[in-house]
Amino acid sequence: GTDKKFTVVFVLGGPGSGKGTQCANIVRHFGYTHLSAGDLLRAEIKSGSENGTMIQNMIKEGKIVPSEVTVKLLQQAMHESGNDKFLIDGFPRNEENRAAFESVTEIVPEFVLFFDCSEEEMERRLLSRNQGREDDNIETIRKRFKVFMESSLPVIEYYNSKGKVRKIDAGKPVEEVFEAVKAVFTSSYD
Ligand code: UP5
Ligand code: MG
Repeated sequence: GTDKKFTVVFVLGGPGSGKGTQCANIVRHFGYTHLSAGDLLRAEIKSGSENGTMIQNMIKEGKIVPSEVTVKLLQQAMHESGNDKFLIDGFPRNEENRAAFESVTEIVPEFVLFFDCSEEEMERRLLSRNQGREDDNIETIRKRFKVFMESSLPVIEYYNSKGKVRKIDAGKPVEEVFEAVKAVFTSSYD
């Protein structure tokens, strides 16, 4: 219950929709700290934690890691950051994630940024990323798309029903997407 003081924007969208890329831009302009749930999980694998093998297997299969792991990593990162404004990228990914984060932290997001992009374009981006991610192969990419459609879109629909979603056409070039993102953040200060 002590996390209510934090301001949070959830940054959601399919695999390769540009969440990480745009978060880096938002950080530079608006003073948020960027927390990618996927990056925190990958760091957890590298650190050799006892959950590492389980996390690695789930990522390889495109599955969603249990919220007790992810919420703890996010909370830890928020407390260690020294900031009070966060972009939480790639989380919550299902109803269980959403409910757990809400009940553990009591944080209600300021809004939800949703990067809307076609699967065709996302697949093209992921297959040409070349950063050695174990989930950037066509088999895992297809699984990630399926999980996004089945489990993550309903979370976006939930927030949409609360009037919280700011939808961005993420199929355009990076600079054009960022213009639309800037407009959302600028108008949220009015
Ligand atoms: N690129 C970006 N924007 C572009 C544009 N406008 N035009 C052209 N190219 C563009 O971008 C992807 C690539 O596209 C890059 O090469 C970029 O240069 C280019 P990026 O910004 O990295 O997209 P992003 O949406 O961040 O893609 P990412 O692959 O990170 O999304 P995912 O949601 O799939 O990955 P994440 O790291 O969040 O999760 C990975 C896995 O971790 C999940 O599948 C799951 O198994 C697990 N996970 C959980 O279990 N729980 C969580 O809470 C989070 C993750
Ligand atoms: Mg990312």
